[in-house]
Amino acid sequence: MSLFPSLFKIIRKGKCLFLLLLCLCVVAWIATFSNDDTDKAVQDGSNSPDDKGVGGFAQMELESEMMQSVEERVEEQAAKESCPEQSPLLRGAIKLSFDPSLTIGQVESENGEVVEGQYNPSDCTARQSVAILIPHRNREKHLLYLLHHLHPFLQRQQLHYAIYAGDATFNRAKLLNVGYLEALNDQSWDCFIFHDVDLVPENDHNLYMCEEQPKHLVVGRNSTGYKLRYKGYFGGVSAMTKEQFLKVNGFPNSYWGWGGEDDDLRIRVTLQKMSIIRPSSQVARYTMVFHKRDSGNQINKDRMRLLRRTHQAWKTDGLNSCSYKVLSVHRAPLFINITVDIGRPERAH
Ligand code: UD2
Ligand code: MN
Repeated sequence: MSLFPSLFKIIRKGKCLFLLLLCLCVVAWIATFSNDDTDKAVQDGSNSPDDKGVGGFAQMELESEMMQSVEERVEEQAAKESCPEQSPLLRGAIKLSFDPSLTIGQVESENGEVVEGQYNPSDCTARQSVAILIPHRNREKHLLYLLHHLHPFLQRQQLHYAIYAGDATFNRAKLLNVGYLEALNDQSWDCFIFHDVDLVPENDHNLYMCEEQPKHLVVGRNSTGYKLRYKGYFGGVSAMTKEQFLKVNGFPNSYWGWGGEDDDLRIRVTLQKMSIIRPSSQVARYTMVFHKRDSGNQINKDRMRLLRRTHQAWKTDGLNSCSYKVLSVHRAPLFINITVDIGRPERAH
């Protein structure tokens, strides 16, 4: 099943093999910004934390609509009380299902209260505004399963989220940097969840919220006997506030292919004298949808060398040097999909 069949056809047929496309699908749950559902092509360029504008008329229009919606939201929310510290809707361990015949139409109809990826609890003001960033490329089925479970999961927690995709050599870390910058172009999120597309949370007490320290949400998963893979492991799903992520200059942009980027982020966090916290192993459990290694995501043989230079490289390789070009923005019912060109590795792998 393909969410964007024509796009993938074009990619497959096209000759620009090293054009890495990223589809940013931002499913946000609190702010409701009104926007038409047409694709918006925006131009540019390089982005940094201080310069998030991507220029062009379409982008300016998007920003002014955002401003308006933020004001409306502040007025609306002023009348509501803050949601309770622990949501009364939590159910604990959830029975997950992965029905091969599931369709996006079904998931949409089960989530009628989500509008253009946005959901806002009607009876209280959410405690955090959280954007969940999920890089994905050629994993439509995984994305569908995740949307199916994550929407109701986050509604029970009264929160937010966001999603991404591409082609040619994969670069998870850079896609997550792009997700952070693009989500902040929409609104000022408090918290970011960096989320593999194939990991489905099993317990809704695993809160998709940020804390005083960076948080790692995957203590265990089915395929590793629910045990932490190794001390210092920071892959899969992690949560950082806007400030924490900015402080470490985000992820590195230079890790192409599989592996190393999660360890690099851990080193960045440690260098800033922050520590990684985790929920209990009973709660931080995930099911990983089965998959083999994707083509175009071969092991990054350079990762050990890159990890040795992180203590210096973090200052110049990260959010402040993340250049990319937004190709389109599509607001689907359950997520916002932004396709971007993130370039290609400097050296061929
Ligand atoms: C592990 C980590 C992951 C990351 C990766 C190394 C866990 C649970 N996850 O994942 O966070 O550190 O190692 O890079 O330990 N993706 C696509 N299309 C592709 C390739 C990757 O969408 O063609 C995305 C997708 O979100 C996927 C993620 O990248 O979940 C990680 O890739 P993987 O699932 O192939 O790697 P895995 O399971 O070893
Ligand atoms: Mn995986």
